[in-house]
Amino acid sequence: MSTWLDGRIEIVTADITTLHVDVIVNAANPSLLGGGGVDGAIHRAAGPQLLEECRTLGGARPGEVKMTKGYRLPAKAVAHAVGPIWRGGNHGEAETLASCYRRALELAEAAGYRTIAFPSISTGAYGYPIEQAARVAQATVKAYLLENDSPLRVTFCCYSPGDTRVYEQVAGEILGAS
Ligand code: AR6
Repeated sequence: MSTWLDGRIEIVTADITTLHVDVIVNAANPSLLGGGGVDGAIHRAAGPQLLEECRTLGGARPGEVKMTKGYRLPAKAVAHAVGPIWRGGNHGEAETLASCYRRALELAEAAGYRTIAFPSISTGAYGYPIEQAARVAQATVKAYLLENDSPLRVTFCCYSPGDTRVYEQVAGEILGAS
């Protein structure tokens, strides 16, 4: 575990479904009705009521985020973000990915939450290269926290030690100088 930006950002290796934070972010697909990867893990851990609520949401477009309750999760809420599918990098992927992070932070703060954890959105089934995704994630979160003088505390939850190493290396460039 490492902390950055005066302790407002931390990087951990963990299963996001175990984290005791106010909000965990899901890397969902436009149906918002579940899938594999972290999406499947969140639905399993939250229980069937999560899917029931998700059925009422009407899906979401890439870059959009919709919130639900956390049900059986230790987290109070889930922010379902639809990341971009990687198509080489020239199809607005970075903007769409940044929107996922920004919207999740905006919704969490507007709902009065104080702690939020993100998985590495789009870097599994959706194929976004991890280092590039980590740069977008960290730059977007840093800008949000500083520009909005936000009280949120943010966890980047990596699922493997290798991903954590990439996040730490990128943090040295993007978060270290702050
Ligand atoms: N905790 C934290 N991170 C996890 C966990 C977990 N329990 N499980 C996987 N990861 P992915 P995507 C990491 O594929 O690329 C789904 O089917 C994983 O190692 O879950 O945005 C959706 O329904 C990777 O670093 O999401 C969509 O159809 C990261 O989470 C599609 O996959 C994201 O991998 C979305 O693809």
